[in-house]
Amino acid sequence: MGFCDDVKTAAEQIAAAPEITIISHIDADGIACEAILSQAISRREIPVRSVFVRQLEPLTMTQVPSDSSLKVFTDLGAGQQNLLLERGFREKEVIIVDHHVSQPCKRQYTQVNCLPYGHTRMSAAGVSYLIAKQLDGANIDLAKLAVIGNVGDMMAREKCGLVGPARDIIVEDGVRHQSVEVRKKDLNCYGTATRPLYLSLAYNDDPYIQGISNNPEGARQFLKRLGIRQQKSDGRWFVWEEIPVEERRIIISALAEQLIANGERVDRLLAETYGFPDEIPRTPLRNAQEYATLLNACGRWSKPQVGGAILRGDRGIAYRDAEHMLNNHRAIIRNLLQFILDSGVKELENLQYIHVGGRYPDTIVGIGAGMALSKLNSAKPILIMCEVPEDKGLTKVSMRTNERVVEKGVDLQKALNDASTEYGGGGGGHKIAAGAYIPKTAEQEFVNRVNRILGEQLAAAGPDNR
Ligand SMILES: [Mn+2]
Repeated sequence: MGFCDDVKTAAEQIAAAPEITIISHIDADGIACEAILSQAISRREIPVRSVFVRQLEPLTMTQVPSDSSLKVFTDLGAGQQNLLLERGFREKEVIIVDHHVSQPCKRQYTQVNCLPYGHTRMSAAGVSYLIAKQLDGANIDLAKLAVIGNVGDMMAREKCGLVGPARDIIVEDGVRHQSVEVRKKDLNCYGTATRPLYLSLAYNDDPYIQGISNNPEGARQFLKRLGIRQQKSDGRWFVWEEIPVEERRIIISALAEQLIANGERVDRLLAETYGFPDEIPRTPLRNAQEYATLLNACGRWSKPQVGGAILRGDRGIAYRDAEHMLNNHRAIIRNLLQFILDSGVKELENLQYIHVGGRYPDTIVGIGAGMALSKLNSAKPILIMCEVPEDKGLTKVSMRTNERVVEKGVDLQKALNDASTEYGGGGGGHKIAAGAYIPKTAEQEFVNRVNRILGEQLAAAGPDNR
């Protein structure tokens, strides 16, 4: 049995179900999973309803209905199969569509998971799409949604573009359907559809460019020196995607020169990016990265259904609501960023850390930490702690670092996971960004332990790192 067989099995089980409940995660990937599968299912005229959860745990399991419907868990479930077992779900009642590490379980639930087959850079939205396509070849309009989910889950990050089946099947289907446009050697930069060009350059620190990264005025002067027209006659700032191709080339070469002059590598300057030509220009819907951010904002405000409506084509009320959430989301993150910089971080040998208490939602502290990192000592990963509103005994821990540190051997997901297992807490995420829950009473001990583990990771990767 290969991955394709698993996809087929799941599609057959779905097609035969009298009714279905989708249980999905509230981030961009989970929201995309739900929109893909629930559309594919209702196109077959099977009744379907959806439930979103922040994570699958005993507290949220109560949201999963006890009825006769087939339960399809998407972007979660693989790591929580014993919860499903405890709940009493039988094999025939459950399908797990996931890309996370699978938990050993006595009951063999049907699972479609790309991870055991070595497809490490495909998200659950990618797996959902393959099932949707298996249900009906006409579902290739949903490829675009899978691209957004994949990019939202940082699957394009390390390799500067999607790879494997996410690239060869899903992106290609989107291109064939003409709803996805591949920009092969685009600038590896966030905000190319909505941010004034100089801000887009200044807010980018991967790669870090001396005099431009974290330096809006420097970025503005840099563009001016190149003779790039930055504003329209009415004063509106141009964004990257609307400036002429020749000017884009001039900017990219000049950025490359700047990196080389500083003895830095240029390999992360360019990336393959995914644009959506059928969306309105200068909106976050124009490329996968910004679209995913919009969906994440919906999830963080506990309104994943709004994101789902947008993925189904709503450009009215749902889109306006999401824009509002995105803008306020940014304002809170800006506020958090300032709070971190004003309060200062404590430095240990291998990390820097701060506790923000209950001031900010636990869903955004990681993002704030990531932004603060580029204004702090970016050579050391940042660890941020905050309270968990639903459980006063718990502390949420988020960590962020950058590619340069990952290349030196740091793996934040592993560090948090290793450090938190002793407390019964779990760690999830990626090498570059990860999170965990720990008991409030263990905070200081935990920070010290992560510091030690990072030291060991660096030492194991090479003596030059110490
Ligand atoms: Mn995911």
